[in-house]
Amino acid sequence: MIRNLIRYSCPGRKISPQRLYYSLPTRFIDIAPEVEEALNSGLPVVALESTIITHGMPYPINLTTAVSVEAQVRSTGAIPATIAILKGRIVVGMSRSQLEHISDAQSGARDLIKVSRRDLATMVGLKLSGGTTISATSLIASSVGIKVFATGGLGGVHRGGEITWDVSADLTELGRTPIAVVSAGIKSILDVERTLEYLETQGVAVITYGPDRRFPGFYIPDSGYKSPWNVNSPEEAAMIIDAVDALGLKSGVLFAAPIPESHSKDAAVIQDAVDKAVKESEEKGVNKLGRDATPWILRRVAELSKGKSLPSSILDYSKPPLSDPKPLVVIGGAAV
Ligand code: PSU
Ligand code: MN
Repeated sequence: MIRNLIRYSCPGRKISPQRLYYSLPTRFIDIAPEVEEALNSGLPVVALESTIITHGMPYPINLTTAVSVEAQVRSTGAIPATIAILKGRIVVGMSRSQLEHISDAQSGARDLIKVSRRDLATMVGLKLSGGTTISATSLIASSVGIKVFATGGLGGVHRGGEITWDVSADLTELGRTPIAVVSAGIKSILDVERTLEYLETQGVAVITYGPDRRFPGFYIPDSGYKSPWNVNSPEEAAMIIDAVDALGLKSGVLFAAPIPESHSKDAAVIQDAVDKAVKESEEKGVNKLGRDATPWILRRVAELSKGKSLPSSILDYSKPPLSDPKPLVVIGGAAV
């Protein structure tokens, strides 16, 4: 999808400067030369997050995944821009050694922080390092003029969130940042129904990429809930992104791209692990961990499912089965 989407939304023209949302001064940002060049010449760039590397997966699977996602983005003709914070510098487009550094528990980088929008000033002010969540990645990507961001699972309203108020900053960020996030939906560890309600409140366009409006559940193609919209072609997706731009809307679009049926065979085992992990998290008061809640639950799901949950988060489906209609890039288990 990304290949076509970019072809249609960036037909070789320069991005006009007034359409860039420079909410962050460029002097704090180190953009990799190839990313900068691509942006300046209107070529396609796809943003990638880094919390999934620092906090979402164990080493070394996090590194191989990060490298393989970048390769998949490249194979579509786009330039990948993995985003993170290194010693207070906002990095857009990471080198191999930078990726290795933030992946490896032995590299002395374990004091890496999970960075959402609220942490950004502290990270820069105190010159710290960390992996950016979807919220911080969206803000940074949009600031440098990147329009498409591919990721795995969006944060959401946690189960019990009506009491704890644990609502991911990803949702409010999409309400105020013009970026198209392509994701496999939100994880079933979350409250899907309330998450969709909250995205509506925030004015986020939620669009299933597929023939119907089934909203995916990350590990499974159908969460049981519906998106308000669906599009079935990259052209339509690109037309919506262009319209956001043309209207000057400063809010985002979530393209929910379901995991291919054939990759969701362990769904029942994973769902079982999710239910157990969520129950345990409630008993143990994990909801009081703040930003550590999601990593804790995901680790527990991986343990309980004996690692079966991890492949859904891994993008190394470089040869998607032919029976799947149009999985061009697979991110977070979903055909993007
Ligand atoms: N999904 C994963 N692994 C992750 C995340 C999501 O499988 O590490 C990260 C993403 O970066 C997302 C963040 O933006 O978790 C949401 O965290 P929270 O619920 O604390 O807002
Ligand atoms: Mn939270």
